[in-house]
Amino acid sequence: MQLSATELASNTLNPETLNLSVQHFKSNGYVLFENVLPPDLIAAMHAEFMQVFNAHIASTEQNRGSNRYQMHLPFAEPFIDPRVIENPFVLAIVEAIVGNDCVCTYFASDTPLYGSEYQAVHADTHPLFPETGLAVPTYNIGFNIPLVDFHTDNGPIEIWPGTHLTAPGTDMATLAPLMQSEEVLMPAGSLLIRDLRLWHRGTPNRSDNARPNMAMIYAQRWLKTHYPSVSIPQATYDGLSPRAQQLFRDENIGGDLVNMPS
Ligand SMILES: O=C(O)CCC(=O)C(=O)O
Repeated sequence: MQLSATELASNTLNPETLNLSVQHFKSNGYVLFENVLPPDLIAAMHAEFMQVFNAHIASTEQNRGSNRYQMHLPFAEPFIDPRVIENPFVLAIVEAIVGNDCVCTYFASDTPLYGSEYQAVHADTHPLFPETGLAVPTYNIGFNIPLVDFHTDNGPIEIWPGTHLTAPGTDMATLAPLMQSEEVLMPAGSLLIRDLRLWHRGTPNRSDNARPNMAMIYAQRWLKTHYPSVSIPQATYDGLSPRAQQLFRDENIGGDLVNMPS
């Protein structure tokens, strides 16, 4: 979806866009706003990301398959820019779906390099009430920001629209190849908002450059996951807006920054 110049200038979705976006999310399990964050912010995030990433991979093993890394991000500028952690377009959708009391529980990234392969199709969260065999409403939402343009050659995410509502226990591995999927080709600075149950997989990066995807999760406050808390120095937390403080209030306030290159 392309936001209008008026929406971008006012940082507000018009009621029709909000309504259609929420319907799109509920029907397809995701909504994409293209080209939202300004190039200077994305350039700063990309430059800092590559420093953090290169230091990280020099001292750690690939952890998401061949030449592919999940990495937690330091809770620091430029990654904590308000346009990122409390983006008004994203929060409008998130609040409409999981309510105002939601929390942000994950602050990280996914990066395939040259030589990465297709991942197994998967969801990023566990089903609730699996014993009922029923799909329930959305309870956690992934938010991705591509830090470079994602195109067919550099490992775009592949998604299976609508699969967030499949019954728990559905045979994903057998069914996925028989179903419609799409590669999410998106320019750097787009905002991809997805139900974490949506079936997806990483695809091979055949280019020479890393393909970083920033990843956050907004969830119902009562949801328990296995992710480590986001570690936020006290002074950083104190400097956040009241809304951002509310979003991160259940994280490790007073903790040290993770993955800061020395
Ligand atoms: O390619 C991506 O950004 C997502 C990769 C992914 O789904 C994963 O590593 O679990």
